[in-house]
Amino acid sequence: MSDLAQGVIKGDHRAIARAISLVENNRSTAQEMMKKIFPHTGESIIIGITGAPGSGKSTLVDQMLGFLRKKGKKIGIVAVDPSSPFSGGAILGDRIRMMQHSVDPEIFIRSMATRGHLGGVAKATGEAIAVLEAAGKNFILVETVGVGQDEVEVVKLADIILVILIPGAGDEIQVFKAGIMEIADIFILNKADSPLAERTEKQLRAMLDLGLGGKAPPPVINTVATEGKGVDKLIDEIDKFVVDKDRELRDSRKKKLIPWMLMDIISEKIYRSVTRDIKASEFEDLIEKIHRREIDPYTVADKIVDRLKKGR
Ligand SMILES: Nc1nc2c(ncn2[C@@H]2O[C@H](COP(=O)(O)OP(=O)(O)OP(=O)(O)O)[C@@H](O)[C@H]2O)c(=O)[nH]1
Ligand SMILES: [Mg+2]
Repeated sequence: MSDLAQGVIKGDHRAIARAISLVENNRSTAQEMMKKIFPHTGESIIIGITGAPGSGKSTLVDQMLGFLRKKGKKIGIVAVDPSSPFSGGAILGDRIRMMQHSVDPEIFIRSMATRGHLGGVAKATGEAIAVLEAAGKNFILVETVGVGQDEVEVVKLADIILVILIPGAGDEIQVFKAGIMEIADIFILNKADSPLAERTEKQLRAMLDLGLGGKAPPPVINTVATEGKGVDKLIDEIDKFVVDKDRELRDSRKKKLIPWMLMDIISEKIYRSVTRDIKASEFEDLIEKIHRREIDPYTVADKIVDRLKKGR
């Protein structure tokens, strides 16, 4: 295991891939590796990119890669695949689109499925980000479809949150009701080559001006990701965010995540001990009793927690 952590810290891509698989599979062995890499985390810039299915996230990420690589930055990419009816084979498409960068030894690309995570998508993604940080990536781009609560949690892991909208966005804005609009640092109006772009931009700016009560609205940048248009401006805005004046903001964001991360780890440990301590047959029995209203679930939960505390 220490070999794996060392491999990660050296930036070895095979070690990174194995480490991420380990946290994805939620094996408790991942914990030893995570402990070792933790001191090496916390220095990367994490960019969350979210938007409706097909809004151009992957195309834009691909374009951003070109710019960041020219600046000599090492990059990690995590594409969170919602495994839901919203995404139809997007991962394969992502792979193909990112081919032009796939041979670059300083770029690591990984997609993660959201389905079937015991400890939550955000936890696994957070750990994958930590692995990439320990591996010395300067920028970590996290692509996620902004449709559900899980995705909102994932995007909160980022230092900078980019929200992609597309023209004709009436419906689009609905998609973001889960609270993503409120936490955006930069809005991107992609597919600005559409005739509807101008109108949507006006609507978006009007909405942002209304919504923020005195605070300066976040920047809105028009892009045509397929042609690379506007990507230079986007990189400039990100740079502005990264410079010192926002160091404090980023720092306080990172700090705010710690109680959440800690509670996540603790609840997973409790969950594990409960499932280890209680026999399946006893559990079945309790469920029967609750179902028949012979006992309430609160009393059952209290009893189980008491038993855990006493270590019986
Ligand atoms: N006209 C136009 N098409 C674009 C633009 N950006 C992306 N597209 C196209 O839109 C489609 C979806 O782009 P993706 O980059 O796969 O979008 P995505 O948001 O990653 O999609 P999912 O991962 O499936 O949610 C592709 O066919 C792109 O070529 C743009 O600025 N203008
Ligand atoms: Mg995509």
